Amino acid sequence: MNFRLLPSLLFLLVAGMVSCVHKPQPANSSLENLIPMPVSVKATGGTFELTTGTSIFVEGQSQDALRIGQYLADKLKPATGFALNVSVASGAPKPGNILLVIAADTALGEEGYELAVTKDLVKLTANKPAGLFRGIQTIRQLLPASIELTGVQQVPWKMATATIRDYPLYAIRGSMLDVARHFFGVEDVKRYIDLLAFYKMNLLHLHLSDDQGWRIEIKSWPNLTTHGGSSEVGGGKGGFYTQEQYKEIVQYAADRFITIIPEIDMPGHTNAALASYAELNCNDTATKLYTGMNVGFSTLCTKKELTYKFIDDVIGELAALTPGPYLHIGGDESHATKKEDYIPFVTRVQEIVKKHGKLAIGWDEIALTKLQPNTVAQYWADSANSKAAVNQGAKIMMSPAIKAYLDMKYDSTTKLGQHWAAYIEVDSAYSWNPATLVQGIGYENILGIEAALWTETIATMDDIEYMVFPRLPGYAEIGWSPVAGRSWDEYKIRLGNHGSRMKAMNVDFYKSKRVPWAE
Ligand code: TNX
Repeated sequence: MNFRLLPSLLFLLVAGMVSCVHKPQPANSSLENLIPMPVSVKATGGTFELTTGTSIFVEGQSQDALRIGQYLADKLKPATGFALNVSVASGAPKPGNILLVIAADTALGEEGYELAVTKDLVKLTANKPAGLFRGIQTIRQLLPASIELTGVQQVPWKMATATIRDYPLYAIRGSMLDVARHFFGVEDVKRYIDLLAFYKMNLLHLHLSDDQGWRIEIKSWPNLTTHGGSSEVGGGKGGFYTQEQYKEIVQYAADRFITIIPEIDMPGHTNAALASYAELNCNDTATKLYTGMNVGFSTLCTKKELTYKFIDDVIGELAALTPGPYLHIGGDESHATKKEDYIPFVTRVQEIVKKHGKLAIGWDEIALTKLQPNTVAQYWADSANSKAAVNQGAKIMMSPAIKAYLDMKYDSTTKLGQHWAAYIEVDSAYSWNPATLVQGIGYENILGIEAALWTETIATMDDIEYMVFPRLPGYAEIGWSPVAGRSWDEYKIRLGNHGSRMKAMNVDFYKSKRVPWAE
């Protein structure tokens, strides 16, 4: 034994004992497993128990708060079996209850909330209804994972006591679902919306038209759906949303404080329209429906006046169905459109969007044109385009294909998906910062982040879930949580403990070997 080492050995021994004493709570304690990680969590060491005697009270007469309280009651009912009463509070609530309050706290912004859980009361306060709704997702995550099961569970419904203050880093956090390459019905879209809501996301971008199908009823151009909606990749029967169904989706999303951005992709990615109306083609001949996976071969006839009448009608009907500020005009991969035609086309389409009272958003190629003030460019692959957009004063939606394309395979063994941009394992999907990814695009230039699911190879809801989970919770965290202290090594523990929640929600997720899944 080298005695000169003795002091250091003793030090190590003592340090080890001290660190044992200070060991953090067991890793599966729910306070430590919130996704996205809140801005601040102060644990107070006790527990609150939800029982059959719990009621949900709302301070004041806010109809929004009552509706959100009912949403919470409905979420808690299947697994607890409790029919929690929701009503306006009269006086201070008795122990054991949940209280929802809308009160001015401007630091919390549109979507922030403060959640104070004591052994007697769960008090959720927000500046705005959206904040209450986001805070309710935190309440769900503080309860045992079995709260997400659909049958009654005999478990104590305990929550750790704490004070949480929380608000998002970026104004927009969301996902795109391509319902054009494969069509997904209203029920699938609603489930997708519910999953986004659980992670405090606030945007669903629906890619409603492409070469393989047109998915939204346009009353002034009915053949778009009767013919153009009848195909999809692989030759399936396709489908489309009637305007009534689409309104139902928009309302379902709005009830969850999620904005729908509808996309009509143009001038390329338009074969379904070109197959539906001969007159939209420069040679007045309708194309055939397309069920393959190629991109970049179709274009609207940019020189025909009728094309702009068509766009005006489509945008007009879509704007009337869209309460949100943005309409997405696509603009990507227009390889069949000459550059000298593309530029005036996109310029004019932006005018049409403006005329109908909306703001345009388009894939990063639109930065080749003169952008209207408030037009947003969506970065997917080309940093030069995106910087050109920033130089014009535009904001950027961050959807880098190499990090945030949900159709990219996890690794070479993934059966679904593509890999032209990258293999995106769960750690890679999480380990990037939108504000430093592209030189010249900083936090102040970024409107938000959006993870895109293209569906050439994705045909069922199970396929969707497998590609989206468990990457989506990571994007939700990148969009919501503070950057300081963020690390994959810390996050992967939370994600691993979160597996039981996805399982309880019946989400068919990819069990990445890089995540330490808890039993
Ligand atoms: C590129 S990203 C596309 C889509 C494809 C996707 C497949 C973008 C704006 N366009 O048309 O579906 O790749 O990964």
